[in-house]
Amino acid sequence: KYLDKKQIGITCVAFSGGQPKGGVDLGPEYVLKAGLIEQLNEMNFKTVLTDNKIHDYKEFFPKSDEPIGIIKRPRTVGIVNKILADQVYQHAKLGRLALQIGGDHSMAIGTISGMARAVKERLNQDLKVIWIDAHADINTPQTTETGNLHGMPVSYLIGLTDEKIEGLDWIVPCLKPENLVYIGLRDVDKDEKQILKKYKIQAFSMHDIDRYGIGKILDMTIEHLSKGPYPNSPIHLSFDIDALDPTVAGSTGTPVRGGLTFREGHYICEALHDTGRLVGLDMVELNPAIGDCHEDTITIGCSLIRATFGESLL
Ligand code: B3U
Ligand code: MN
Ligand code: MN
Repeated sequence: KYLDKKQIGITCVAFSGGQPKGGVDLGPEYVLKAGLIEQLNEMNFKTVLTDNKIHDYKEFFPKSDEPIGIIKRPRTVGIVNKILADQVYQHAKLGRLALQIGGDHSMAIGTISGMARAVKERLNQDLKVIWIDAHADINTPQTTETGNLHGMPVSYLIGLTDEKIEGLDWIVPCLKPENLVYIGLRDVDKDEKQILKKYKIQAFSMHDIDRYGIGKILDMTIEHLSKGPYPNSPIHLSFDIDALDPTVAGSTGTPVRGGLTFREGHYICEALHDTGRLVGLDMVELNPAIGDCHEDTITIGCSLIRATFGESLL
C-alpha cells in the first residue's frame, strides 16, 4: 500500500523571504497555538512534526543575499526550499501524508519538489497539483515585475526558465503543465496570462466559479487530473489562503476582493479528500500581523486542513 493514511508528517515553515512583508513567518506558530495537532490527533491521526519544532531555517541562511537582477533573496529562498524538499520527501517516502504550514508561497518550490520525487520513486508516476490562489504565481525571472519569489514558484516547478540563478540552480522541473489545475484566480499579470495560454494550463477563475458553481468546477478539475496513463495518480493541494475572500480570511499579505466563500473553500478540500488521492497539502500565506481579526483566518486555516484530511460533516 502506498500510503499510511493515518500518519501525517507536519512541517512548519516559518519563512517570509519570498515576499517583503513581515508576519507570514508567524503563520505556523499561530496555527499550532490554535490546537491543530490536537485536532488532528482527535481525528485519529498520528502526527510527526519535522525536527519536533517550528522551523525558521535561519541556520541555513547565507550571510549576504543581494538581489540578482530584480530577483530578491534568491539564495535564501533557494536553500530553504532545498532543505524543505528533503523534509517533505522523508515523510512521503515513509508513506505519510505531508502537511506544510507556511510561510509564503515560495515554499511550494520545496514541498512539491520533495513530494514529486517521492511519488516518482515509489510509484514511477507524475504528481498532479491543484493550486488554490487569487494569483497564478507563475511569473518567470523574466516576467516578474516585483522580483518576489512567491509570485514565481510554479514557473520553477514546471521549468519555464533556463536561466540559472545562484541558489535556485538545484531545482529540477517536476510538474507537467497538463498535471496542474488552478482554482480561484482573479489577479493574474498580463505575461502570466500569456504563459497560461501558451502551455494550455487548466485554470478556473472566479468568473468560472460564478458561472458553473464550485461543485461543477471540482468535477471538471478531477476529470482533468484523471487523464493520461495514471488516472488515479497522487494529488498535491497547494492552498494559498488569499484565494478566500478578504472578508472571510483577511490576514494575508496580498488580499484581493471577490474571492471564495468559506463554504467554497471547504468544499474544495472535502471534494479532494473524497478522491482518496491526496498525498500532500500546503496551507500558506497566513499572516497574523495583518488585519484586525487574525483569529478568523487562523481558525479557517485549521478547518480547511481538517476538511482536507477528512473531517466529515455528518
Ligand atoms: N503577480 C504579482 C503579485 C503576486 C503574486 N503572488 C502574490 N502576489 N501573492 C507578483 O508579485 O508576481
Ligand atoms: Mn500564492
Ligand atoms: Mn496568492
